[in-house]
Amino acid sequence: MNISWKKGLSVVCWSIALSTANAQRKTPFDYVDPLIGTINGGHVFPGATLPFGMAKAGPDVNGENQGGFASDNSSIIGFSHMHDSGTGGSPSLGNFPIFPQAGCPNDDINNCNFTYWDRQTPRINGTVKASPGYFAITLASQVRAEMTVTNRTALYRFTFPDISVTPNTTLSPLILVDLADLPKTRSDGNITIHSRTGRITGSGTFLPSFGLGTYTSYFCADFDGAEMRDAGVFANSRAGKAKKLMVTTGTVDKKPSNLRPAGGWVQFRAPKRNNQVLARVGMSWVSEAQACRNAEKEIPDFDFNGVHEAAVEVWKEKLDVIKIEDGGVSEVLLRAFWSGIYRSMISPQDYTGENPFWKSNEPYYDSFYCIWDSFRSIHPLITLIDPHSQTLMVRALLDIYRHEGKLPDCRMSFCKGFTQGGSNADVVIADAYFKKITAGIDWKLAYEALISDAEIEPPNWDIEGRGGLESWKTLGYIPTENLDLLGVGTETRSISRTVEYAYNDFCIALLAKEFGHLDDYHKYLGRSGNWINMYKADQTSFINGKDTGFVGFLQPRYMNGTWGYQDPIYCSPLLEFDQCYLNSGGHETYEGSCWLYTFFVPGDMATLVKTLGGPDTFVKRLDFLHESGVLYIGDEQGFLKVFLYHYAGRPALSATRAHFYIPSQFNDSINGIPGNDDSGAMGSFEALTMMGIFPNAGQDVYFITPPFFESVSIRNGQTGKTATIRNKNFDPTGKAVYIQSATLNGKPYMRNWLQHAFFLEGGTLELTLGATESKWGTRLEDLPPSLGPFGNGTINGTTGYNSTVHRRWEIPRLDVHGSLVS
Ligand SMILES: *[C@@H]1O[C@H](CO)[C@@H](O)[C@H](O)[C@H]1NC(C)=O
Ligand SMILES: *[C@@H]1O[C@H](CO)[C@@H](O)[C@H](O)[C@H]1NC(C)=O
Ligand SMILES: *[C@@H]1O[C@H](CO)[C@@H](O)[C@H](O)[C@H]1NC(C)=O
Ligand SMILES: *[C@@H]1O[C@H](CO)[C@@H](O)[C@H](O)[C@H]1NC(C)=O
Ligand SMILES: *[C@@H]1O[C@H](CO)[C@@H](O)[C@H](O)[C@H]1NC(C)=O
Ligand SMILES: *[C@@H]1O[C@H](CO)[C@@H](O)[C@H](O)[C@H]1NC(C)=O
Ligand SMILES: *[C@@H]1O[C@H](CO)[C@@H](O)[C@H](O)[C@H]1NC(C)=O
Ligand SMILES: *[C@@H]1O[C@H](CO)[C@@H](O)[C@H](O)[C@H]1NC(C)=O
Ligand SMILES: *[C@@H]1O[C@H](CO)[C@@H](O)[C@H](O)[C@H]1NC(C)=O
Ligand SMILES: *[C@@H]1O[C@H](CO)[C@@H](O)[C@H](O)[C@H]1NC(C)=O
Ligand SMILES: CC(=O)N[C@H]1CO[C@H](CO)[C@@H](O)[C@@H]1O
Repeated sequence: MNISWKKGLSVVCWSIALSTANAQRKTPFDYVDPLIGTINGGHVFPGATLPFGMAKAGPDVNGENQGGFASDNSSIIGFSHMHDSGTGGSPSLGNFPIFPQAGCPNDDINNCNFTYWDRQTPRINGTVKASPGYFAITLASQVRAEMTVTNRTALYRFTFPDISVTPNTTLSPLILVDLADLPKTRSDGNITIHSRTGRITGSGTFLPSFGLGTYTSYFCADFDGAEMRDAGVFANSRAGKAKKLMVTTGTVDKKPSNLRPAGGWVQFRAPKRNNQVLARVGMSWVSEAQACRNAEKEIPDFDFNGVHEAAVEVWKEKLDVIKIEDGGVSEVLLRAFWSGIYRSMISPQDYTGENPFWKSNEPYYDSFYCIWDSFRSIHPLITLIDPHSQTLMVRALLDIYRHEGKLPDCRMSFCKGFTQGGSNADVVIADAYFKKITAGIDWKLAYEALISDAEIEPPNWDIEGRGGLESWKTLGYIPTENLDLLGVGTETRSISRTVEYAYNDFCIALLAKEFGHLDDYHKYLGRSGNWINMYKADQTSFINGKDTGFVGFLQPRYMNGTWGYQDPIYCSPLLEFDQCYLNSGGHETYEGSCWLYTFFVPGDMATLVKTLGGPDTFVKRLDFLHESGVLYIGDEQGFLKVFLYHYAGRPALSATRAHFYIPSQFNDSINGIPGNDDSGAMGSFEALTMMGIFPNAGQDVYFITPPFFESVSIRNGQTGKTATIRNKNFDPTGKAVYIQSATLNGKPYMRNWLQHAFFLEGGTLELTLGATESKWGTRLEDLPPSLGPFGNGTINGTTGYNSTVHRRWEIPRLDVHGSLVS
């Protein structure tokens, strides 16, 4: 049922504007649907934000509200100004929600609803409108709420019904501000009502949603459009006219803020124009005064339409670096693609100038939430489409290292977040280096930070660095039930930590070579082979008593070298799926099975292919992974598995898998992503996959698969050059997805992978497609680089690689024509 919203003039203009826009040719902007992923665990924030903006204005619901809003039937409890998008754990941020009411029954202030449980109000179905930089919804109270943002300030336009729908109420809008956050963690807080102006300022101390410590944030709210009648504070369900309130955590019962609601309110006479009141909320992590300065500077005049238009322009510019010729594909793909690109630019968030902890001229970004999720596809995508922002993010990571002593693995609201596996900022930094993200980056410091991850165990490795480093160095793996005397952390995930640490060391080795630290190069190359020490060559795998036929899996291994046992499908969707989360179970793999992690050797796929029985067996095993239900594509470790066929000389099968998952699991419906978006991870996976250039993060390697569109062009932000990938014989139904031949700038191109130089230097990669697999990209010399000598190397037990014996991992230098430069 679609209840149309009739009250007020503005909505009429708004529907006319919309239908005019529809009649025109759709632009990338029009294909973005911020509501994708707002139900069934996607946890996407669909509200108004600028690219990487700090202010993220959106409605908050009383249900599944990790991203604030959900496209279900839950009720709205407020509108708040900062959010994280797609997170898995607790709801994040959502501080200082405001809430509008048209009037208080019998004009008694205490007849308005103050606590979040009293004020929660259903939405009217069909009233949500969301586009980049804008969100609108109508509550059952007939109040329509629209919102837009600048970098640090949220701007709301509330349109009230002519006659309030609550009984015996005349129009006299009341807007409250609650000293609360989404997960209800406020300890102390202050609020001040500036009675002359109606300004409300305040602060609160809260808990981060997936980390340690506390944070304090500040707001400054001003109103426009109606004359103020009165203002005051509320505590619990009662309101009064006092102009200051200070709340603290109860010392006896330590009651959380949901049991001690408190805040401020301001009430107006009937609005002057269109029944509208505007609320401008500036945010800061430094002080109330800075929150007010942010608001006054960014939105001096409460010009809602002007702020909205500026936001639209910023987003259009961001999307403009990519051009596609869609070749007649369905709009499902177009919406999924552009929405995926959009969601990849929501976080990390630019908090430069808002850091209360240290003074620095470096940029500061936060909400690296989490790098375990983002290193694989989000940062590589930002590197492609917005290298300037990626540069600032890397500098911010290094400034965090400089001041806190370690790179973060996860970070939100200035707090250290929980580490899930390896020290994967190492991969982000290596990836940036190999893709020429350099401006202003102190590579000496970067190298120091990476060596610190590899060598110095922090006292608490749950929040930074790595644990078990002594065993890592002496035994060559992270033992199951390790005895760790250097630091404390969650002693689980021995297998997944081993393979991730190994890959982190691989990335460090590549950088060591670049920087001329040859001893380090040999050392870390050696440690990058440590994954093999948890590979149990005779381990079998059964599903429901039936032998899968595959032998050899990563398995738990104790300090004394004895093997433990974890069913290879344990923690896959086939067996106890959720037992390997950080806070549950406590098993040897993280959010996935041994089956899955046995495929994680991104630096030496050649040796892995060889170890698992050679290319044919490897392909059969990979097929089984995708087809048996063992793989869950809704978690980030699944992504690379789509493209590993490239290493077995079967790039065609990677293309088939890509089309297997998109659009069946990634599409344009509100539940159109299979898992938490984790700050845009799902979005960046689908965007990169549809562009046909999924990266092996940390290396200068993109796997070539045919784009899902006739052509894709990316204009590089550093060089201004444009790189185009064009499909000849393009089939919009997605069946003829096999590359028969390819040319790079007119010359035959046989490698099944690309390097970043293509995007920096520009050019055209032309792929001729057909309906059957061809010989293109299948020869040994066509495969992406690996450490092992094309899979015929030998690895000796616990010693890892011997870099004299093993082929050094060379990064071939290609010129613009794809020819090898020696
Ligand atoms: C919403 O509520 C209606 C009526 O209670 C119910 O039938 C429907 O299944 C709910 N929808 C969702 C998405 O929860
Ligand atoms: C307060 O909440 C009650 C239900 O919880 C609702 O009936 C009433 O209309 C609300 N009052 C206002 C002023 O919105
Ligand atoms: C509102 O929409 C949801 C789906 O979006 C539907 O499940 C529900 O039944 C609708 N509720 C009403 C009251 O129409
Ligand atoms: C908003 O922040 C971005 C960087 O995150 C910056 O480039 C832009 O200039 C800022 N906009 C304004 C209006 O300050
Ligand atoms: C409505 O307001 C009138 C006048 O203030 C009062 O007498 C009456 O009791 C109110 N009705 C309700 C339902 O509150
Ligand atoms: C609230 O104000 C008190 C007194 O000035 C101060 O000690 C406290 O830190 C403030 N709390 C916050 C969250 O700003
Ligand atoms: C090795 O350690 C494991 C775990 O403590 C233990 O179960 C096993 O018996 C030990 N094996 C040997 C040979 O000591
Ligand atoms: C869209 O994706 C969701 C989430 O993966 C999936 O459940 C749904 O079946 C897909 N829809 C279509 C039409 O393929
Ligand atoms: C390994 O493979 C390469 C390429 O096929 C070959 O040239 C080399 O001789 C092989 N080395 C060994 C030790 O078999
Ligand atoms: C590596 O292999 C070479 C050649 O076999 C040998 O001389 C060297 O000692 C080995 N290095 C290590 C660290 O095992
Ligand atoms: C030191 C060591 O263990 N060397 C062995 C490495 O592997 C080869 C091939 O299996 C053996 O011949 C070496 O003895």
